[in-house]
Amino acid sequence: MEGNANLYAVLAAGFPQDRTKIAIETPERNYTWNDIEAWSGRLATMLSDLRLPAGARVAVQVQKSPMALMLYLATVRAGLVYLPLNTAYKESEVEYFLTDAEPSVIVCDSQNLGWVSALANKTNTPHVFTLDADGSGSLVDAAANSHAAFQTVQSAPDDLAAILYTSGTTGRSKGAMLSHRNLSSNAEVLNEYWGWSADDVLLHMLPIFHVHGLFVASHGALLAGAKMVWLPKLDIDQALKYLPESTVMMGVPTYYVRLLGDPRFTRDVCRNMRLFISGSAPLLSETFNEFKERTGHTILERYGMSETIMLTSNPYDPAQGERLAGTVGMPLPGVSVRVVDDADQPVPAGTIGSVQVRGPNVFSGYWRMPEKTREEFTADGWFRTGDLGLFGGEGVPDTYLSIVGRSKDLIISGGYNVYPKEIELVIDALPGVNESAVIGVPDPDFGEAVVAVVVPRDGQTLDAAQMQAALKGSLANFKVPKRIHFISELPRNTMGKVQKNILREQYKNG
Ligand code: MCA
Ligand code: AMP
Repeated sequence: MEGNANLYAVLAAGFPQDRTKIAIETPERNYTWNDIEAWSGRLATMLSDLRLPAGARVAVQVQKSPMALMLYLATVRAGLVYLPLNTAYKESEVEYFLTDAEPSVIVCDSQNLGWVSALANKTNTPHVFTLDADGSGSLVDAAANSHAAFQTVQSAPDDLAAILYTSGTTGRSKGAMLSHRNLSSNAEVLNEYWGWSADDVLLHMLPIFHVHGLFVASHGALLAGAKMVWLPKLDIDQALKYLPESTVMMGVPTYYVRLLGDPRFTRDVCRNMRLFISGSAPLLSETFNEFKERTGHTILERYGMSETIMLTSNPYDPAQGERLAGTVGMPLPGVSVRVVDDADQPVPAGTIGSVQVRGPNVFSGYWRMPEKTREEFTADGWFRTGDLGLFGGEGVPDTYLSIVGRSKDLIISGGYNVYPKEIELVIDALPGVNESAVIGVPDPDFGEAVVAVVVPRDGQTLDAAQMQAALKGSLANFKVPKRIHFISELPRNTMGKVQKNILREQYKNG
């Protein structure tokens, strides 16, 4: 029989022989590799018993817990499509995803069951389950008596494994369709490239509804058969407690800024660490340098996207080169990266252009958006990332890529992407607002902070705090502007386009 391309089968091939070893350690309890197999098996049996059509989506908006990871693995094992949702999303945001993705199952926190059930009714989502942070809920009740032994479904490499929604410049989120091959090829490359081994201990503090925490971090440890210390979120006290027994940590730059902000974070705390990885947003050189000085460790910065998983990485092996601040390193093995001009023609090293990519890790398209998908790929199959970058540059070898900006109007705050258009549409609909512009300004903690510049309607006086409270009704809190400024007119160029660069300059200091 041919090998099974199912992502779970690929990951499970890396589980240790001794399944009684601890796979996941939390402050409350430990889970062995046997537990992972049995719980993902029970949940997969239960999902299969629902007799869902092939490719059915399982939407999940739950707090991070080991059982939530089991649910992810179970969905993949059962040949269904996992659709994770940020826990910060509000009802109106979730409604869009349910309407667009038409999942067969939604799993939510029990405290949200009321509004989620109502939404499920409205959007014809047939199955609703709950899963709470402590691992309890109707999902686990339903699976408790199901068979733990589950034959992982045979999947083809191009079968869908997950849909990750990423916001768009138009304000409408797009579902990036990721296949078993996209995910497993990237996991296998990173396993080798970052030197994973069964002796590693991963300090896992990232959320598990995005690529970084769900795929890059979890797959790394699972495929290596390495233990994870599993914390529900970034908590500096807990991080300081578990770092001495850990060897690998991943985080967005805010994680490193916050660790450095604590004087208890010392070289001694990192005594067993071999690798700190940063990504999802630009790591400032000052953070990179201060980290090196404090701990003796050089943070490895890498670059990726929801549509592509990981693309480039600074070297792990010193024989391949130094880790350079301000760069995202070299294309990963098997991944092609080029920097092009407006005519999609490659530009020489040292020249800034648009970053385009190709490889087995690159997604096949946006869910039910063939037009958008066509626009984002060149005729010869390169995906347009929307990032601006260059190979080489001053003092940097030509093999290293640096990301210097974005052609897409995007703010990255603490590793979460915020598309200004989405926020502007909601602000403009508030009473008394004529128009608005949303910008990102430098922030010491989040890297960038979301700020709104609002033009009130003639003669109206608006209250920033009241507006923020109103916005929190329909937008995830991380998208709500940290500050709102009022202005009589937005600066525009001769084409009538709002000059956000002028606003960024004007409001950069609060
Ligand atoms: C929370 N808040 C935020 C953010 N997070 N505001 C802006 N940006 C954020 N990222 C809000 C909270 O709702 C709260 O507002 C207020 O800010 C203060 O919250 P705080 O307690 O400081 O937040 P926290 O709970 O400590 O969370 C901050 C965090 C978290 C730890 C940095 O945002 C985080 O874990 N970020 C990681 C995101 C991530 O995994 N990104 C990967 C995407 P209020 O009081 O009003 O509620 S994958 C990706 O990008 C690609 C593919 C890649 O390359 O990896
Ligand atoms: P997402 O929409 O969550 O998939 O975010 C992907 C975007 O995050 C990329 O297109 C980049 O703009 C940004 N990104 C990820 N890693 C890095 C990095 N190391 N440096 C700069 N930007 C990054």
